[in-house]
Amino acid sequence: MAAKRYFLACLLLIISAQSFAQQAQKARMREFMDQRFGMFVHFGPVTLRGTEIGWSRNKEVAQADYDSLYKEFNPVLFNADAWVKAAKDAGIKYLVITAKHHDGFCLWPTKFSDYNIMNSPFKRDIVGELAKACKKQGMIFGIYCTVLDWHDKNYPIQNPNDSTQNVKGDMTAFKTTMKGELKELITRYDPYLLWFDGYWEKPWTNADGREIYDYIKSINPQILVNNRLGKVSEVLNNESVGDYLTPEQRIGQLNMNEPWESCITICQQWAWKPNDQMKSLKECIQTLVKTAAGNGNLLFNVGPMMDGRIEGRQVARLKEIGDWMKIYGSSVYNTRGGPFVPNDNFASTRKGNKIYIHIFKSAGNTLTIPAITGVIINKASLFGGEKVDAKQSGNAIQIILPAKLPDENDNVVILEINQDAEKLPVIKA
Ligand code: FHN
Repeated sequence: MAAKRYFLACLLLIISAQSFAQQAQKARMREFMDQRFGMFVHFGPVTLRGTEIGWSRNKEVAQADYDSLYKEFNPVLFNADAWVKAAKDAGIKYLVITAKHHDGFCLWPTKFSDYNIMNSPFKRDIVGELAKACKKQGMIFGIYCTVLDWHDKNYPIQNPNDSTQNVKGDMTAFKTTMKGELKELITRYDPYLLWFDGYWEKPWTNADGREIYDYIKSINPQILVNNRLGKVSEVLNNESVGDYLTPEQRIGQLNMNEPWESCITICQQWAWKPNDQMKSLKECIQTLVKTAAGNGNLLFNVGPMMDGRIEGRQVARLKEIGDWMKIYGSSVYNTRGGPFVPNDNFASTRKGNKIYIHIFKSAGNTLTIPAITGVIINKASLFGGEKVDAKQSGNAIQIILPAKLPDENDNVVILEINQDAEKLPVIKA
């Protein structure tokens, strides 16, 4: 009888521990999704050539040349506090750095590979300095880790641009190195999230992804992991590996059930490229707003230059976004997407009894949107308080904007309604 009681007590303990862990993960994910806006940073020795990180190896840049760039890599103007300040000035809440991209170069002093920053002229721990600056400035810190590694002899593919290669590789040894590097990164820098990338090549299996995911969670169950360790990348299900979806270079569809984050470049290239085309302020703001309106986060990428600075025009653009967020931030941070499915004319976010209508295009100064069944609009106003005429009749709501539109990037009307807007069903507009 005593043995039975003991067994039941242990079972109860395990079940409550699992449910506590699930609740903790849910709370962490909600906290992450409330941030809405992150900065992605793609950086490495390839900035000396201004070509794409990883992908230009053995293409625009000969492999031997690419793999020797670290010997000249000396970003003496790198200032972690300045990068974090540029992010904060944009209203950004978290930062993700490419600690190791597909080219295999490590921006931290690892004992698992000599191909690291301490063997460059720079000899400083870029990942560590960024982690410290983020902590000091209250910025959530995340780390990008590549799955594939074209430089590692144990990885069976040495570059994507050479079909003649015949490399044996040793995936067991490769994963041992990966685990060693991940343990260093987790225990030294305490990242809030790990952003994996490069799951698509044949040698890597879904089971490999699951093995690494479980290993990470065994070190720190709180760490959020994106969905690019496994092979299933479009949905979160029993097959997929990871905690959130990661649409790339596009704004994700409205999804009220699965957490997602779009990663998009401020320019065209991920790593720095001289005179690269940069997005306008309107495009930056509308990208952020449409992402939030879809119930997702935006991880917005900058590529610092070879001397370690983020180029001035990108810093200036980030500041302009931040100036907009200082006024309209409450319509993005801590909101939920919807209830309206975003379209080219407008999108919406919601918090409590408020629906923020983000108006991109209006017929003259009038925007007509679908009525919301059973809802009464108690007040309609612009940010700053100016009242707006918003009438719901039949199957439509008509919003009349003032003759002079307050903002050329995104005009936001606040609808205060008679109930919790976050409980409304999704409405196709
Ligand atoms: O190959 C990478 C690319 O260089 C970049 O890092 C993006 C960012 O998400 N991910 C991969 C392309 O899908």
